[in-house]
Amino acid sequence: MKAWNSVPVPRLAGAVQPLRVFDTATGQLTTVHPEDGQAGLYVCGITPYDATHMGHAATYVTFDLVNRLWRDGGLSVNYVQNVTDVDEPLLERAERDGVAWQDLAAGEIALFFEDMEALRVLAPRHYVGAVEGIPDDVSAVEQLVATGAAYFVPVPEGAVDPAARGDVYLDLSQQPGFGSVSGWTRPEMMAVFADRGGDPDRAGKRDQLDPLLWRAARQGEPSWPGGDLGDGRPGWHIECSTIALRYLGATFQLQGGGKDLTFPHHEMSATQACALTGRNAFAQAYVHQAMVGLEGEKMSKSKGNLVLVSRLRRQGVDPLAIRLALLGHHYRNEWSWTDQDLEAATERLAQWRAAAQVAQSTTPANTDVVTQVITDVRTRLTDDLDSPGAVEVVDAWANATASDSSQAGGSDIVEAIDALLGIKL
Ligand code: 5CA
Ligand code: ZN
Repeated sequence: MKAWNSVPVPRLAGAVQPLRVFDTATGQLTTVHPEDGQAGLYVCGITPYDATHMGHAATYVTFDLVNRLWRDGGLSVNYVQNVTDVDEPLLERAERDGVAWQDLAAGEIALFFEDMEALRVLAPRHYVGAVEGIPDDVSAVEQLVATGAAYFVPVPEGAVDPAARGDVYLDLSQQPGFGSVSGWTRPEMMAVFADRGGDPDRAGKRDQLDPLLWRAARQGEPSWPGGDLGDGRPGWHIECSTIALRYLGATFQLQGGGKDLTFPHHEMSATQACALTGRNAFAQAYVHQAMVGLEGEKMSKSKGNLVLVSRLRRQGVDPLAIRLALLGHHYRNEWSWTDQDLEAATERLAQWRAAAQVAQSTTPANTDVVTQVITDVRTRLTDDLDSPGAVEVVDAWANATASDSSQAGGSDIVEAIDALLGIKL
């Protein structure tokens, strides 16, 4: 599928500063700067049944910083993002609203693209739909069945395709690496599994946590040819295992998403990928954006407590004020969206723009200012994506420029704010 359009990114002078981020799997800060110059980034994309809210926006802006910092560091970034364009929540919403699930998905994907472009999030190199990935899922699940790593569970109501031998599950007892992404205990896993798309009580599973790989076709549900498996459709996690394997290979630098994906999604997609490759690791680091809420509750499509990027845009809010409001929070801290935050960001954007005007209309009197501001922004961002710290550096520059135009530093600083923070002044 074609992704949205990217804006150009100015190239900056100056020394490379390798990125350090917090890896959920090891619980430690880790440097992610591949020596061979090729960086692989997989970020879990949307399930397109409702519009982009501030939680999604925070996630994609966070990983946009990773993309921008790697590029700034001279790396070639292979950024892959999926879109879950067939799955339970999408089918349920389409049914509820009496629309075709394909139309619902297409409409929401188009709106998501508009939102991403407005927020100046750089597009992935590969944007891949779950539906596009089905042939790879089928081969993967066939392989897991053939090696005995996966097993069939008969469908009680009977599958539509008489050739189907049932739903297919991964046998977690054969996967020693299971648990290494989240580091969670079994009770912690059990506590959320059912709420996050799992089916612990499905009769016939060997272990309550075994993930669904292939769902045999049921009456009234969309299905695709499944080879030896019979007609059906893939489970959720296998989509991200096979898309990452195809476009990034058996291992890559970083898998990202919201914190709600730590378990089961990232745990299961990694376990499944390792079952396929025989390796003991998938991504080298797992990075998670903390949940963004509204009035203290997690913002979620299922709860309906949403602040939508598209709605604010329609109300005339500058998308870069939204981006700046998001950058004002560190990705590892939970926070709740407020109108005051947006007002403050709008004011900040105006101050930065005023400083940019001065900078662009004067020749830098003092080039040390330029080097210092750019180095400081890079230092903050490469230190575990400290975007609030980077915003403070730019605030200090804007304040200094307001009282003394010799501190403006010329257009290089304005370009650095664009390249590193994605804020075009
Ligand atoms: N399609 C799957 C991933 S394969 C999915 O989780 N889709 S989603 O539409 O529910 O979420 C899209 C991305 O936004 C995911 O990375 C998810 O973790 C993140 N996300 C969802 N809600 C929030 C929130 N309230 N705060 C921060 N990130 C969120
Ligand atoms: Zn995913």
